[in-house]
Amino acid sequence: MKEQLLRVQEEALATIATATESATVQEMRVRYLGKKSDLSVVLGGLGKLPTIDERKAMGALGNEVKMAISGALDAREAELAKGELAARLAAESIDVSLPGTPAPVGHLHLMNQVRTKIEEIFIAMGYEVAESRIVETDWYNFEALNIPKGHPARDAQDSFFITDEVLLRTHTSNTQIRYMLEVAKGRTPVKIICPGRVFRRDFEDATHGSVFHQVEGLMIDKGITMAHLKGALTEMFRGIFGPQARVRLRPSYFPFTEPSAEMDVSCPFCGGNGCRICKQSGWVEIGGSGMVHPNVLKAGGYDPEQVSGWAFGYGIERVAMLAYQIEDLRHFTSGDVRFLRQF
Ligand code: 2NL
Repeated sequence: MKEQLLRVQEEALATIATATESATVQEMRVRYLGKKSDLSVVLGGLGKLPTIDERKAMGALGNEVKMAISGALDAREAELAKGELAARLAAESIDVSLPGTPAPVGHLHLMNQVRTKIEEIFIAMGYEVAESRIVETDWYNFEALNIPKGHPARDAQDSFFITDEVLLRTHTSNTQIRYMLEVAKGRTPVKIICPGRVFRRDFEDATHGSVFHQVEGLMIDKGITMAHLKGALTEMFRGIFGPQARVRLRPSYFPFTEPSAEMDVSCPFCGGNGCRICKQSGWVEIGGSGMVHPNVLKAGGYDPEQVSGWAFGYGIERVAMLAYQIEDLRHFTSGDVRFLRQF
């Protein structure tokens, strides 16, 4: 039995030394130490040994063989696991100093960039940004702005009416009326700008859309004059087009202002010398302005004998087109990222 045990040990140790993967060592553990192993079979004969001393001696030797095989398996397994870990670490290593793959980042639509810029210019001068509803009643959109029923400026052909009394607002002026009545309630000064979406029934082309954005400004206080209007407009256009921008006011007519004025800015392309864009005039028209009509002050809850105010309004698309040399307003709503990414 002694020879048998030593042979089992010898063979097991020799084979274990040849294992090249830790998985193989696991299999060998079963093969050499399991219930059906040669060692178990040999030790199964212990009971048939003639003397107690022989059984003791062979039992002890069997234990030594078991320990030797088990130790060899543990050692081989540890050794292989170490190598396998090193190989895995080498294969899976990451160079953290390599540049990353940049994630695509979006940005504000040009319309909102220009709008934000205009808002910031006025916020810096102590104005508040006011917004209100897009679906509005006839009174806030027309009546309060001194545009009574039958007035040519409210031709039903030009507006999107939903019912007789409800329409999509044609300008942001409803916001100023609501601000006067619902926020300021007769208090002065009123210093607000009102940006937002407006709607006109119009055929769309390169310079007209049925949905566009407007910004209007309103200032009310004691002793406000057109000089204050021109000062505010100059500050605004310098902020948008640069410090060389100049403002020109030309007499005009709007139902909600008196006197009224078209506002021009010195041509942002030629600086006022004359070019194709300004048709050699040196000026480009931006929008309208004027002193708030007494009837509008009254509608807003103010006494035109006590206070006065100026107002202006223009399309944001038009200003963005001039500032960035965009030739067609339909680009703004095309959703074409080749256009959007340029700004
Ligand atoms: C234009 C002209 C303008 C106003 C809008 C206004 C608002 C109130 C009172 C008086 Cl609450 N005026 N807004 C004034 C003058 C011109 O817009 O051509 N817009 C595109």
